Amino acid sequence: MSHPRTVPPSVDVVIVGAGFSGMYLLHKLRELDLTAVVFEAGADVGGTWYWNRYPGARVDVESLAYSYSFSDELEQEYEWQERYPTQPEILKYARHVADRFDLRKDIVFRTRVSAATWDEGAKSWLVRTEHEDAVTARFLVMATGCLSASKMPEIPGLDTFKGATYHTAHWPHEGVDFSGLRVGIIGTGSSGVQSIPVIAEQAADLTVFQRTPAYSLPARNRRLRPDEIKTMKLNYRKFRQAQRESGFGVPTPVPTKSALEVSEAERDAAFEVAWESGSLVNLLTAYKDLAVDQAANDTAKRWIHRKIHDIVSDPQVADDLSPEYPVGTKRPCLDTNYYETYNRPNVHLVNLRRTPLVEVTEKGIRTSEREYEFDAIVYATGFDAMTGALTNVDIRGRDGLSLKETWSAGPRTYLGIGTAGFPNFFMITGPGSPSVLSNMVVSIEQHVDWVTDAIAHLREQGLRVIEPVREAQDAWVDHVNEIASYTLYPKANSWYMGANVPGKPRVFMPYAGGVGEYRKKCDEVAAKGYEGFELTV
Ligand code: NA7
Repeated sequence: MSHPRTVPPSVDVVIVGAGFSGMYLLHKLRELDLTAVVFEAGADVGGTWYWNRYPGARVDVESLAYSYSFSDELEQEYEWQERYPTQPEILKYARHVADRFDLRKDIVFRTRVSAATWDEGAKSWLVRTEHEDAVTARFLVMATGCLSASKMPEIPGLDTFKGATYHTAHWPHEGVDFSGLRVGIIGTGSSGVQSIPVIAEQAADLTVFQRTPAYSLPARNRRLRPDEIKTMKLNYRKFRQAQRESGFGVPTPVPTKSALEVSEAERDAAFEVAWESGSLVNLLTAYKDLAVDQAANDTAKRWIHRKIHDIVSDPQVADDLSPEYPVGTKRPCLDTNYYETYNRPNVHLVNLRRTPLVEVTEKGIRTSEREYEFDAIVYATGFDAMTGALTNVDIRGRDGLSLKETWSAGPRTYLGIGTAGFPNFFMITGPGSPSVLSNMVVSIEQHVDWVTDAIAHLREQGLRVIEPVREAQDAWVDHVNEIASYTLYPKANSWYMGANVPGKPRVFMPYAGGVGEYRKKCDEVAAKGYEGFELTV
């Protein structure tokens, strides 16, 4: 279906994506009296929260922290209902923001950007969409999100299945009734972990196909109390500042002790507190060396294995659910009744490490051991993370340079904001920035503020073009890699490493130095006249 909108032939900025990034960016650009058009593939705002409507979908950062800070009025007037809001509640918030700031009039929905080419003569981008729109823009900003290019498993026969097929990232808006059905689900990342308990309650039978188990913590979700909302509203400014200076974009006390310097009893008690708190960050920051020291991390791993064995009654199933990679090196999950669900008689776990997937058949799924018959298959198989949504668009910089080809050995960026060879091109939370290792809203706001400040600076200086200098980019890439090398992150086959996509280069993509440190670096670059960028007329 094409869009019914008239698209302006020329704007200051084309924004790709109307999720949290694109919405705030549009708002900021308007404040600068710049013209912008947003292209959005979905039929409404919300990005991730528009698409991922699977049962049980929730954010795993607390609502009062996972929200915009740019408007006092918005903060004060909005009433969050739950500690960890559901997808519908967050989408409602995104819609509220769109209405409140009158954003939709500059957003063209149901429209994917297909190509963007830098015109060196005109010093502008020519952006094309799937509906033959062609817009020139001085700046192109990819606000496409880190987890938006969804991914099916690479197994034969995907189209042969005669029953219903769903992907968690493209869930039908009207919902799905699994009552009485035999359901198979592939994938046990956050989407699987959140949806499995809900689907299990409905389906006659649910079979979970697991390649790698997740570390998951009970969310302990609940309705927010009026008094805690009131306290937060009184203290928002201080809280936001603490978010910006923190490691993960969530204020937490900085750990001072090593997991190896305390007694087992003390450690067990600390892990128990984190487990009971329902906060992933509390677990990851229980001790200062969990992310960098294998022996320290092993203490957390053993403790969680014990918890899983305490909850899951079949010891073999508990073993299969216990991950071997270091805690935190793949994205941990927050759940409601995840491990408990495996005690239900209608739920079965298939360990694909023992019996790998072979193919999807007309009737269901075949592993190396046997064929399983289903009425419906759910793919909770994740995303071509961090780069997929960028390289899926045919972006051509100087001299026809293709972004996809330029990044064939892994993404190379300066600060995760720009990339050499692509003038006036910005990414919001791109690879090389804290992005997925942080509370996304905090990182999004920081990037949008930085990018719009840079555009305003160019205007004030009578300059037109900004582009990262290759040497500065090389130094940043080295720095990102160096920080990753001090951590245990590279030890897991995670989507942080591109390891979930066959053929994708194995490179640790996010910046692991923390949100606060990263912000300081970005501010310093700006204060030094955008050091490491070349600014020209
Ligand atoms: P994830 O976290 O990438 O999880 C995808 C899951 O699907 C994961 O368990 C994968 O196993 C599994 N998978 C993917 N491809 C296959 C194939 N070919 N065969 C078997 N299993 C497969 O995506 P989610 O949507 O759950 O969550 C994404 C993020 O959203 C999450 O981290 C939060 O930040 C919010 P693998 O681990 O690759 O062995």
